[in-house]
Amino acid sequence: MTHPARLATPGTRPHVDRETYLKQGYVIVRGALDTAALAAINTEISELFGAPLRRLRLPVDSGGSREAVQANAARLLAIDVEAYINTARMTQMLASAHQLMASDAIVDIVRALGLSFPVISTRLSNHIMSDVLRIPGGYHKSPPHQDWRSMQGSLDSVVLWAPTTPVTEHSHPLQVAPGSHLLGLLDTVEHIMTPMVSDPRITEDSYVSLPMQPGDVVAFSSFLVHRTGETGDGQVRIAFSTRYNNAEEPTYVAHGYPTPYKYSYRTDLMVPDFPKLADIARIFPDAAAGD
Ligand SMILES: O=C(O)CCC(=O)C(=O)O
Repeated sequence: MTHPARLATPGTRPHVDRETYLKQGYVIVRGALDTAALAAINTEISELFGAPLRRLRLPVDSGGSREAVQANAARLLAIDVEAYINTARMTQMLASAHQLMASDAIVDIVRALGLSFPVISTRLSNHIMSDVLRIPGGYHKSPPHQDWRSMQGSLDSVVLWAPTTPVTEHSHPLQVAPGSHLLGLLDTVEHIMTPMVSDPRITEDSYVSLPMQPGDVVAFSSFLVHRTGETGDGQVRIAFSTRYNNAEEPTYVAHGYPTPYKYSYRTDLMVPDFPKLADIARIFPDAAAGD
């Protein structure tokens, strides 16, 4: 079944150039996603940053423009770094973003690239990029890397990167090294974010920037070297990425579907003595409020 609302033009499927993908290691599928759905996600992101601000009676910009998202996010970052980080993480939990990145439009691209049995590799990522939103002491731009090193899934695994805001040469574009997937798994050196590719064959000249519009999707091999473009235009750039393995790729099957990802949770209470029964009674009035 299709989800027409997630397609740019209901009933149509954009052409996916597999030949280019095999040669270059990536392919841009223009107009693959519904721009109204992307705009709605931007509004939700902006509202997420707005909720803690409202509680503190601070101003909140309405709507989902780049300016509004950045203003709300910057306000929260200025008063509470931890709340900002948690909220930025929360944007990866938006149901709408999950629906989009697991929509038929996306899975069809994955299938067109040869993954006969697509399965999701890991959690959705949201890349909120702006020099204004830099976390003190942190590093927010991705260094040159190959996603396979963190995925360790099927050999044909694919990453899909979809901006919700326009991406130009000057708004931290995704930069890829065409053909670098053909070099295999490359050596790395340590980096605060992720192991950084270190290979003399990959130089500054290797990279091209990928200008894109909301609705466009770039699909790239997990072996393609890529990074975040350095230059920003002062406003936030937002893009979601998701990763798919092929459950029928023979080496992945033979290895028994191992995963490098570890999900765990804290067992101590993060807010001491919370919740008491009186708190729970705010949701369930019948809860005895006598603790
Ligand atoms: O959005 C970016 O700039 C980086 C994205 C990235 O490196 C990834 O999806 O693996």
